[in-house]
Amino acid sequence: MAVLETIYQSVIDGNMNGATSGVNAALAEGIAPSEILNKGLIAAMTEVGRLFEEGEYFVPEMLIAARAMQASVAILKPKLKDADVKPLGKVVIGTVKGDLHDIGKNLVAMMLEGTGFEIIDLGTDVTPEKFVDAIKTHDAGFVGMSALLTTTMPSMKTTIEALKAAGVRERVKVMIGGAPITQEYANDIGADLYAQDGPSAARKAKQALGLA
Ligand code: B1M
Repeated sequence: MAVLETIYQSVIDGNMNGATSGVNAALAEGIAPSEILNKGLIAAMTEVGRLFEEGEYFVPEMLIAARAMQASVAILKPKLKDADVKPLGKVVIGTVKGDLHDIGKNLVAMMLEGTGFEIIDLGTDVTPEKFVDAIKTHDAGFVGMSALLTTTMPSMKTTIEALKAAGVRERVKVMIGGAPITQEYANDIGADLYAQDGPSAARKAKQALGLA
């Protein structure tokens, strides 16, 4: 269907107007919201992730593609609810306590959303208590923590300890990332997953559910 190809290409090109008008046109043509999501938007973000991993796209291209996708998802969201399309899972995500960097975290959240997860974004400077409360409130199965400062990395460990103390550690997968974070650090603090960037975060989250 030509309109799905338009949406797909517009997201890859970071053309927000092309993507959103494509979504509106597709809905007007009666194409199912789930088809627009899967064959247009998610397929495009998967391709963007591949281009990033192969070094053809850099962060700016990925950001504008993610924004085009987010604007399109915003149009689709109410229709998807009507059509009862279930998200893959709920992810509570935030930048840890003391840390105000959010560009990378937002990118990861957009990639996860593009893959089909529902995102509960707690923003920046998120205390362990806020993570715990959000997991309970939203009954989330995933927690994503981002840190960009070596001084705020220990907040990830404190948050995992708070999850254990609150009795919710066993029901969530914990993913961590950010420039100073390594797989070794994730192992040290008992996180389940480490991802280096948005595309690998989305891929690893799906793999953890046995979906990829
Ligand atoms: Co700051 N800052 N900053 N800063 N800043 C860094 C991080 C720094 C490396 C710069 C430097 O000195 N070379 C340095 C940290 C040094 C260290 O700790 N080792 C630093 C510092 C020191 C500071 C301040 C302390 C400066 C000061 O005030 N003296 C201060 C701290 C404020 C605070 O947080 N309390 C500060 C402030 C700021 C700004 C507010 C000005 C601004 C942030 C704006 C914002 O985010 N809204 C800022 C910026 C922009 C940067 C740099 C230049 C760029 C960060 C960025 O957005 N990168 C950064 C230098 C650098 O990284 N080159 C720097 C682009 C982004 C897409 O990448 O965030 O790495 P990144 O995210 C990647 C991956 O890491 C990964 O995927 C993302 C997408 O590919 N990822 C995850 C991230 N989170 C993930 C979560 C996951 C999985 C993957 O799972 C959940």
